Amino acid sequence: MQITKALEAASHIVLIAHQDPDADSLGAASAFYSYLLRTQKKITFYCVSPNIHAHLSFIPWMDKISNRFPVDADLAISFDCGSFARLGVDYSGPLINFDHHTSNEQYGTFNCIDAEAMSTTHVVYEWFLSEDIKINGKMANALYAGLMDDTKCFRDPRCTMRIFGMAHRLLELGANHEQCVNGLYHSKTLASLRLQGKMLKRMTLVLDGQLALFEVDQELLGATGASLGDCKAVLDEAMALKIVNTALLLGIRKKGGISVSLRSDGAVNAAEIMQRYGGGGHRDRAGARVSDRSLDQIRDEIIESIREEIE
Ligand SMILES: [Mn+2]
Repeated sequence: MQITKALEAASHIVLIAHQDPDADSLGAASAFYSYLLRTQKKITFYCVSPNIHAHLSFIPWMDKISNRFPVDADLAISFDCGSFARLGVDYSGPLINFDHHTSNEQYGTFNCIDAEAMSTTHVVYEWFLSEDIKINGKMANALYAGLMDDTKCFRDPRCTMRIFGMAHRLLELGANHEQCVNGLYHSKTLASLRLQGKMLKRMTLVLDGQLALFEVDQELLGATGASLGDCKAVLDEAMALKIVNTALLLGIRKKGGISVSLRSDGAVNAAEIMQRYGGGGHRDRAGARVSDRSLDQIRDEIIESIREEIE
């Protein structure tokens, strides 16, 4: 109700997808963009990252994204941003925060957060239903893309009947399963595949094989032409090993510091470990950017934290 009032009162609304956006953040913002087009308001679709992966261009309104934050905005809505820093802009006006991260900082004026939801598009979908908002084909496709991405193409063991019910309903409303599968899973670049090959070769198994460890430097990225963002997919490959229940990626960033990604199948709470480093996420996947420790230090500390939890 408060959210509806805030929307009604605003004249220029900015929809914010997080930095290095994924299909969930973009899909949720995109569905909201379609919805707000029904009002007479000015809308800006904002994302701080200038180069969004081309494979996400199947999500509606990607051509509308701008990396310039409008000065006259009187309401912002963030999607899938667990922390204020993820917005990539220092905005102090009224803010609606739609999210499903366990570690969400509740930085919004209004927070619509459901940590049990499988995706932010799931949270937005439920909100549309509760407000009796009609979901058209474009909105359905955007919401479905986010759900598919965050459930790893419905492979997440927490996919319940409720999730398949939502998927069913979105398909009825016009979501295009084939387009989402192609956009999300059949659009790998050769560079990222070569990178994954090299990473798997270098993978080490620690803690009796329960933890798969990857370390990536700029030299490896340079040799394959891939980016740090391309590295995360290999974590899911490692998690597919029967013996592995945790996967850790440490990547040396171009501008300095270390990018950390952690996956867990329930053995540890990934979000909780990453929060110790100023990061966050979900129980099963989380990340952080660390600049006050060496790679050796972070690796040893995290292995120790995992050891404590799984032993
Ligand atoms: Mn998400």
